[in-house]
Amino acid sequence: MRFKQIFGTLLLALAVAAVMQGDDDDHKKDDNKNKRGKWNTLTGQQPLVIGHRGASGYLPEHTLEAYRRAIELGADFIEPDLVSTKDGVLIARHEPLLDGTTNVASIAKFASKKTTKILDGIPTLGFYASDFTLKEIKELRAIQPNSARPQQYNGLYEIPTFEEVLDLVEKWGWGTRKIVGVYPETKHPTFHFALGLPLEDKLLAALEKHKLNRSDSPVFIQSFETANLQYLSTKTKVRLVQLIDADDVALDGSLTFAAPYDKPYNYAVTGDPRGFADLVKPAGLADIAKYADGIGPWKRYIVSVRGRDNDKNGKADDVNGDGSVNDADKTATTPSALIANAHAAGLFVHAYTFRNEKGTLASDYKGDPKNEFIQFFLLGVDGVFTDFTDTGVAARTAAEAMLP
Ligand SMILES: [Ca+2]
Repeated sequence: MRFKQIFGTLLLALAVAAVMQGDDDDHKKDDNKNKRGKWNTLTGQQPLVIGHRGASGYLPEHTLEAYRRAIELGADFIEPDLVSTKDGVLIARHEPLLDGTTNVASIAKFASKKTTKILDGIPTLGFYASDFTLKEIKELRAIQPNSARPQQYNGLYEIPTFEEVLDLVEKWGWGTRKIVGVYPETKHPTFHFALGLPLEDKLLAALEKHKLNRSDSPVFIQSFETANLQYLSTKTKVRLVQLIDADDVALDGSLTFAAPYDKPYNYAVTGDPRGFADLVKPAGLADIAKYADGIGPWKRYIVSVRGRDNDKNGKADDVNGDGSVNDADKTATTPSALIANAHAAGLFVHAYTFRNEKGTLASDYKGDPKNEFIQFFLLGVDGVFTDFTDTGVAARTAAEAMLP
């Protein structure tokens, strides 16, 4: 059953690749004949495995230790998310808030820093990195935010600056096994701009310092907002990636778009009626191609999950009877045309986020996370963000063996 599904997927991906090659002009076709690899990616080269927040499935996310583990496990890129300190230093955190991933709440002298700010339109209470100097940030220690993941490393590791991440990549990646790239994300650009702490020029200055501010450097810059990427496209030749979010999936597998996950936040500020759902349409992809090199969509834009509703209450059932309703109770839907449409617009596709926990895997994958990776690799995805680099690398090897 699974083999048939994967085989069908492979045929579809091959058909897509054939159509795309047919679209090339003669000159390009000759060029591709020599250079094109056998994968169904934009270039035909093998897809990238991106260590999402480092090896965050194993160690507290966004620490030097987690990034180094991802490099050791074979990541092609490590992915630091960037927010700003009060004194304007870029540090690696997924949120401007420190509550979920550090021990900040347990340090008495910082208690008065707890405050409410408007974050992408939503009043949000917590400890903001932008109220801490770098010196104060360095007094914090990282913790594992996911209770299903190892907790024994809590309290051991510092919060790294972007500069320290670049130093690590230089030291551990470039001189040793292979070139390891960095995939920084500017988090909440509008929020940081309003605080007087914009991220973009500091990011470019750091890349410049490490001789990485060039079109062929092992760097991708990503963002969920559009205006800052458009700004960056006028300032750098480093490859840019438009992230594309959604809120959730409905019972039938269609995506849902509750704010603030409905649109790039700069659209909300300027009153632009478009949303993420518009960005993935051919016209939206053509717009993105004017300033970016690729898209980073939530994987559910490519393969979604459909629930079962035997009791007709409008909600997905706990099909496997384990007491919770999650993706393991759902089945994968027919792949969308997004990869083909993005490739047709000249954009690569790096999908997020691939995880090993059984509750994140549609029942089609039989509890083996490699099967999900393999499906996406055969569909032609150009890269995957994963918390489990080693699983992604192993699945890529398995997928390669399935290519003709
Ligand atoms: Ca269940």
